[in-house]
Amino acid sequence: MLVLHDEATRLHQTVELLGPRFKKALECPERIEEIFKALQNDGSHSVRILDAVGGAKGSGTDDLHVDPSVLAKLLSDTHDQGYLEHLRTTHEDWVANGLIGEDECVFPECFYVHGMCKPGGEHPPPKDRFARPGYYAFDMSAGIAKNTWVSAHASANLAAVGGRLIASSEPSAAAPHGNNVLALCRPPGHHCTTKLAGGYCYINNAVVAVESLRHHRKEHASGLGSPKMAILDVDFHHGNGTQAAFYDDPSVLYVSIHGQDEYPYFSGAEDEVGEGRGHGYNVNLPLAADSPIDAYLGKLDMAIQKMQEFGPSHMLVSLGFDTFFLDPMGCFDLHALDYKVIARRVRQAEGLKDIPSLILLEGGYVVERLGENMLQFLKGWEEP
Ligand code: SP5
Ligand code: ZN
Repeated sequence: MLVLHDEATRLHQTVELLGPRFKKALECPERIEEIFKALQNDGSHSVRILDAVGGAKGSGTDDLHVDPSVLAKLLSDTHDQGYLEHLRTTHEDWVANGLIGEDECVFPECFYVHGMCKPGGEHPPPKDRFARPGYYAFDMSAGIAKNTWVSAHASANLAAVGGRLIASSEPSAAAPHGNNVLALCRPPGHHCTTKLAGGYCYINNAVVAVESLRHHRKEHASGLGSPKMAILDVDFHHGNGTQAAFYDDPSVLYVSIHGQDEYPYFSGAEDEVGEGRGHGYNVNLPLAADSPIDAYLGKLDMAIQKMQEFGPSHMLVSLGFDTFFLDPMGCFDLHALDYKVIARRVRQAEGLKDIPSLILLEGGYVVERLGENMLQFLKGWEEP
């Protein structure tokens, strides 16, 4: 397993509205520090430290690098340009105008909710400084802090490099590392849409990875045909942003196992099956609260079957550990060893065995158990 890490992912630090007050966000820098530490101590994975601007640190090679202009293009293929500008400039703008201190966060004042504008209409981005955060977010868990852009950009870069690496590897090929890549993304990505941040997510790393795979497949390996990507989202929460990005796209299968009727509340039902040419290529498998591993594996087998029917050339896992029994954000009853079972079952399924895979970190908030959970997952994934 090649593990991609960037120290800039630790810089972003924010607060969130939990119940009646703002608290230090559960999505915190220590999450990455714990996983990184566990991987280093374990020693059985090759950990490469990147930096979003300079490429791979201390390496003369450029295979762990995506050109800044290409990355910019991948981001604008994934998100609205005004939204990206907002993420990049708003904190600085609010500080410069004396609205917040350097260490405070930008939060929405008024959300842009459907039906507020004329029916079927769409309001253009507002000029008012206080209106913009609510135009570009859907909840109060995506405040913009001093380093939010730096970290989100670095996180997206890891996903883009991951997409590039799996683009150049072939099923079964003895690629030195291209067949199994893990990107330690932070902040996570699966909740944000083209122009809405939310649920700790600012840039949709899974969408960036797919765009990167497509781009590099075209650029450098045109003989290989266009990729068919299966996305398996096992974060406790439904990945509404990733679903939305590929809802009408038959070349990307999105499959999610998530808590039924849980956050983000308004997506993730079984009858969301895709539309147009993408009909049948979106599979939601909601699972009841308190479910233990047996019930989980029932859903997982359905997910595996759907992916096998699809016949992917590549596979992406949106990996969240908020399914852990102690997680404050989730309510499944999964334990460390269960992650090994889950990973092994997916990776050993016929048709999913040898295809190039990219694993992206999403949620998981029991900081001191993240390292152990990740190691178990990787053990199962790489079991011969
Ligand atoms: C990436 C990711 O895991 N984002 C999740 C953000 C979830 N925020 C939810 C806030 C509402 C929590 N309500 C408490 C219910 C506990 N069962
Ligand atoms: Zn989650």
